[in-house]
Amino acid sequence: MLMRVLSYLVLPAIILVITAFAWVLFQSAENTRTVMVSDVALSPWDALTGAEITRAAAAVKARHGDDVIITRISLRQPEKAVALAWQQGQVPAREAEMTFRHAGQSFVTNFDLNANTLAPSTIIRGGQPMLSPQGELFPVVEKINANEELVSILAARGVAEGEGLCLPRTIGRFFADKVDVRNARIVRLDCFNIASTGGLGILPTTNAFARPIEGISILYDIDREAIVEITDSYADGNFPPHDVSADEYHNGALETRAPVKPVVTSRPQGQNFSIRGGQIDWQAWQFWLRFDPRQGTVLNRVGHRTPDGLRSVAYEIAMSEMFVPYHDNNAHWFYRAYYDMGEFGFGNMATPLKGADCPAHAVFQDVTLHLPDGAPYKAARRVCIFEHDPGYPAWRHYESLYEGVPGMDIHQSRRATELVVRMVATIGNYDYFQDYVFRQDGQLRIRLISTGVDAVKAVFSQTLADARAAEETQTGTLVAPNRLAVNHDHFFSYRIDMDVDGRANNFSRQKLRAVRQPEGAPRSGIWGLQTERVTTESQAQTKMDARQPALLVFSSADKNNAMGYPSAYQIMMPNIDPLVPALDAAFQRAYFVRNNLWVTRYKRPEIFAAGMQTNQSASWLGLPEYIFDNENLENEDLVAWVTVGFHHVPMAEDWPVMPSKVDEIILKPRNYFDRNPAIDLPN
Ligand SMILES: [Cu+2]
Repeated sequence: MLMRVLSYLVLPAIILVITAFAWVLFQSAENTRTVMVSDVALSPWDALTGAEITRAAAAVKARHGDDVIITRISLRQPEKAVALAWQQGQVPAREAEMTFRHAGQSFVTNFDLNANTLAPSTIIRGGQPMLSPQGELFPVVEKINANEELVSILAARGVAEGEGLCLPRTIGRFFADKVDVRNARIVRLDCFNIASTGGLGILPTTNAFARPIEGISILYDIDREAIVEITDSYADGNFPPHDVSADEYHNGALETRAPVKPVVTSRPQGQNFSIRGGQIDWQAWQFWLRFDPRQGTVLNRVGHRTPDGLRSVAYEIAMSEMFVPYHDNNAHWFYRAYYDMGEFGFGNMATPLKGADCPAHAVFQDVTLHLPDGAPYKAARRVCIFEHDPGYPAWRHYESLYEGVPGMDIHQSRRATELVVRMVATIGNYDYFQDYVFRQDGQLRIRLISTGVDAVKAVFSQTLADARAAEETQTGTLVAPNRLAVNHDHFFSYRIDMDVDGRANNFSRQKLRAVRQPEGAPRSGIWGLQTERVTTESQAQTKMDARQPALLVFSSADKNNAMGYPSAYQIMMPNIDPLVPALDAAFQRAYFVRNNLWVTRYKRPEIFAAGMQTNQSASWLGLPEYIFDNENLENEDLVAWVTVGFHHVPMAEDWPVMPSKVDEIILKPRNYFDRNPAIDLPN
């Protein structure tokens, strides 16, 4: 009996891993606080419903047959003017945009959900739509890992069947001499030792990325279901070890410190926000929230409620691309430069929020995604919404002048509360939080938190004392014996459609510069503001320089505050420079990283910083195209494109899981209000 149970349990580890992927995707809701958003009349800004996805997919299949692989079905927003004209109670414009694979080619089309009409299917050129997890990625994993040739190569490395796991990576436009990078769907896979480290030896290691089987790469054609090439750089048998410590970190795997006494946040009297369909109101803020398979959480119509109606700040805020290039010319590493959002889908890769991901009192939302045949499915707990106390007051003053004067109320401080809208996407080894943080002082912060497992390359060196260490550590850091975490970048691009008190806005750089003082003035060193009104898209390209600071200001063309200043919001972000030449083969496909900020005139199709399709994409797409016509930006509908991120020089502390690293973009009111908007917080 025991033997039968065990033999049933000892499935090949690979099947367990694939099952785990599927399990994550198909989990159902389990929390009573989970809120569904489908029972309220739709607006132009709500995510597609399951019924809408089904209808749109049916139209594509009726035209092309059931064997299409629908890689993405997203809400296609109406023209902004149409959407803004919509009033509660009216039928909103609703369209689905679909990308799909059919007969070896990539197509895009739109389905009008009100008119029931399908636009012509257009062949996609210059790039390819993102990969379908269930339609392309998982089948590749399944097929490759069962491939006899690969199993024998892994066996030669001492990896038993079921104890290796090879995972697909995108290739950009590399390998053009071996495959048709324009039209074929190509991935390159490399492998990990996932042999069990647990007592019973049943389950694979939890730390799947910890033990790379270095020097084996498989170039694979998804459509043809065929291996193009297997590269084994250590066929001589002298390879860097993979049978090393898995450095497990899961519950029970390592000795933990004494637990800290609970420090908890609670909301004993309920929440201060309301959710009505996609519309969320909190304090003075109002916005619409939707979930997209490519972009994840998207905000629309963000503004402040006033007695005279909504004062707008931004029409739309969403991630527009991610770019994570590694800096190593090794034959198995040079091509690794991922568009995590455009190739894999930040929404598709969202994972359920549990445990410490969000406070226990958060409201969790399920989202609707779809399978490659267009069938919608419910993905549980992909969004959480909560309030918290940031731990410092919104403002404070202690009037020391009157200390000790009887009857005077000299100490004023006001507790701050923030509203956070959160999702987490796990893209392979990395986990990315995307937070939208709303504050009572009028600030809106876009916060990226990077954590997860560093990508490591197996090397011969255990420590820097080893003979080969100097050479092997040129492109990274030894974070564990025989594991080199390779240098790389994380670039995040956000598209922020600014509508500061209306659509007509202006962009200016308010430069802080030393102002020449008259002869004999008591101070020669006075700085002041020189305002540069930016008039064209070309001029708006902004590179930050610590020695030449400037406020990056988006102001209303129509509205001034009480003192006569144009109502404005400022965008603040940390600086990052790509460092490498623009002509680098990976970076020329991600030209958006050349500037910290771009500003364009609103155009409906211009959504993605590196172009509509980033998988196997051509060079110079996206923002370079959008500014090619160099349009006038004065008193126009402006869109800001902000890139943040960091050069990741890994360190021992990143292992085995990297501490949460925060990057923020801040939208800050600048003379938008007449006073501190949080001044009326009650004591
Ligand atoms: Cu990193």
